[in-house]
Order: sequence, then C-alpha cells, then structure tokens
Amino acid sequence: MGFCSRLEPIEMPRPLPPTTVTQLTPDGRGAVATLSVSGPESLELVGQFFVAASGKSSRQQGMNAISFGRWSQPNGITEDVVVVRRSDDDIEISCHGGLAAASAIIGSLESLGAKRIDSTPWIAARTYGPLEADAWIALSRAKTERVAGILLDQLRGALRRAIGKVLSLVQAGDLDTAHSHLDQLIRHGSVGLHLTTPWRVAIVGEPNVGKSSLVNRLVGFDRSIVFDRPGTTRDVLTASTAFDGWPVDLLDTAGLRDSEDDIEQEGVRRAQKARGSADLAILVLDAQLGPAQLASEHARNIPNAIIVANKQDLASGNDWPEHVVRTSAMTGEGIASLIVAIMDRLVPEPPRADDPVPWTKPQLTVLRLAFSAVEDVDLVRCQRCLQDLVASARDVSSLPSELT
Ligand SMILES: Nc1nc2c(ncn2[C@@H]2O[C@H](COP(=O)(O)OP(=O)(O)O)[C@@H](O)[C@H]2O)c(=O)[nH]1
Ligand SMILES: [Mg+2]
Repeated sequence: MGFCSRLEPIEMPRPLPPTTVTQLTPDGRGAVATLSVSGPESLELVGQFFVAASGKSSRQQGMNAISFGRWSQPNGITEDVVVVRRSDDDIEISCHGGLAAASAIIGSLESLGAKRIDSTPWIAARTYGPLEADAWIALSRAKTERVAGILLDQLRGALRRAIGKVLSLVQAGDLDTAHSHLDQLIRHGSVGLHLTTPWRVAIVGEPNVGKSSLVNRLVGFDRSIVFDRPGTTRDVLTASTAFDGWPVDLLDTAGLRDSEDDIEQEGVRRAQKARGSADLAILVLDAQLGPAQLASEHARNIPNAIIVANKQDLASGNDWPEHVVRTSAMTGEGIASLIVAIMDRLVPEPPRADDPVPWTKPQLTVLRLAFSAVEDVDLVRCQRCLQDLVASARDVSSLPSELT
C-alpha cells in the first residue's frame, strides 16, 4: 500500500483574499455616498446585484467608464447607483448619501461573503505614507473646492516635499534657510487647521443694531431670528458658510446689554462665552447713533474686533473713521467690504497653489518642535522630529499614477 508515499506534491490553489467593501465617504454627510469593492472577486460579486441601464454586464464595462444602473436586492428593493470599474480588482459604487442606501449595498455584498473594512486601512494601502493618508481623509470631508484643492496638493506630496527640503537644508548646515522655511510652514499651519475646523466669527453688539440681519445677509439666507424687539436672540446661533472658499461659522449672539431679565442675562453670558472662543469678533453699532459709540465700554472692551456701523440706509452724514465698515443689512450695502475685512483678518496670507500647508494639530506641534530645535542649533532633534513626521512612507512606485 505504498501509493500514498508516491504521490507527487500537488499544487494547491492559493485561497483568494476576501473581497472587501469600504465606505469612502463619511457617514451621513453629502448627497452621495461612495463605496469601494476590492479583491479578485469584486467584479463577480457586484455583478450579482448591479443591473446596468445599458444592459452591459460588469465584465463588459470599460475601465473607468461610468455606468448608471440599479442595485437590485433579493428582497426586491432597488437603489440607483453609479458603478465605475477602477481596475480588475477595484470597483467604485456611488449611491444616495445618508445611511440607508450605503448600508443596503454593503449588506448585500456581505451576504455573499464580502468583508466590510474601515476606510483607514483601505486608504493606507493606497497612499504613499501617513501624511498622505491623513490628507485623503481630510479631503473626503472638505466642505469647499478651495479647501479640497489645498488638501489635494498635500495628498500629492506638497508637505512631504517641503519637509524633505528642510531636512536637506539642515543636513547641509544651512540653518537660516531651514529656519525661514519652517517659519513659513508654521504660518501656513494657522490657515491649515481651519481647513477641517471652520473659523469662528462672533457677531456682538447691543440688541436691535442688526446683528441677526447681518448674519442672514452674510450667509445669504434667513437662518437666525430677526425680530423687531430688542433681546430676541437668547441662544448663540451658528450659521455655517464660506467666504471666498474659506469655511466660516458665524455666531449670532444675544445683545450685550445689561439686563434684569434672567433669560436675557443668560443670553448675554453665552454671547460673552462665544466671543471668548471665537477667532474674530465683529462689533455691530447702529449707524444712526453716530461715532460717539466708539468710545463706549463695549467698543473699548473688544479691542481686536472689526467694527461695523450698520443701518447706513437710515443714517447719512456721519463721519466714521476709516477702519469702521459701513453696512446696511437692509440693502446689502457694504456686505462685500465686510467679507473682505473678515478674510483679511482671518487669512492675511493665503497659501498659493502647490504650497505646503500642514493641516493637523500634531503636524503643527512637530513643526514647532523642529523650529525650536533649529533655534537651539540641535540638529539631531530637528531631524528626528521631521523624520517622524514623514516616517513609514512606502516605496514611491506604490503611489497611484494619478497622484504623481
Ligand atoms: N433700515 C434698516 N433696518 C435694519 C438694518 N439691519 C437691521 N434692521 C432692522 O433692525 C431690527 C433689529 O434687527 P436684528 O437683526 O434683529 O437686530 P439684533 O437684535 O442686533 O440681532 C429689525 O427690524 C431689522 O429689520 C439695516 O441695515 N437697515
Ligand atoms: Mg438678534
């Protein structure tokens, strides 16, 4: 019975890695949710549910061609989807935003054995290093095109190259230039942090001067409460908007007036707190009451505020100093100048295309440490900080071609 020993070793088929499904867009935001199905069997699996409007099968679909159709589940429920075949092993599915459609699609793929994975490892496997992976995640949440453009530059390596440049300057002993490059990076960082967290601008002033009306004008639609009686805004209302592509939250606060009324006092307290946490305050005055208000306690208490004289349509001939922005929330006069004044304060030095911009607190902390190390002429410490920041980059050849 020696036949067992005579068996040739047979070539076992290697088990295929499982097909994975990953949601690339954040939960619950945006009109569209995007999923990625990866793995050698992804085409098979998607083909079980996807019915293209064109009638073509998934295999017939050209690479990177966009295919509309329906995702048809065994329970009879269908979803509108757009399917793009990115490679033999990578299929992108876009469906309605929110949770329901994406969950249904993920569920149907899971029922055939696909494994759901978090987007972090998915992104890590497709980006050059941790800096770029962070940029990708931030990019998926970008609220404006301008923000997306800056993050895309970082995804393409702007920050990594800038840090590499500083490292080579340090190695060459050119500390002055390294110092000024780091200084510039840190200054861009103060803008970068707000790519993912909007600037906060508090609108403050006496009741009835037109704060809520100004917020509505600035945002472009009616959002905060405007009421013809002093003291209406008790809560601090936040209106999210963007000026020139920069994300800004406007905080509409209660009046600054001292009040006997408990509820109104609470509003005033909240207003003060909002002002304290804001990046910039706008003090609104009633133009009808004239420039004498500039000497008021409020005006003196908020020394860095942009001062606005509102209700210009009702006031004429008042001599306001140059730095006061004149507006009418009623007619829209001066609103454009107010936006310019706000952005001059918040982003005095906007980064240009391809500029390196750090955008997270840890990045900025490390850059500051490197900066102080250069000042201390501690080159070893400086290099260690910067190398940590760009550490564990994969081989350049793994960079997706569209990013190089
Ligand atoms: N004519 C005129 N009325 C304004 C202007 N801005 C606000 N108002 C009116 O002033 C009143 C108080 O405005 P509101 O925005 O509620 O003031 P707030 O208490 O500072 O928030 C409302 O009747 C507004 O319609 C303006 O620029 N011109
Ligand atoms: Mg108000």
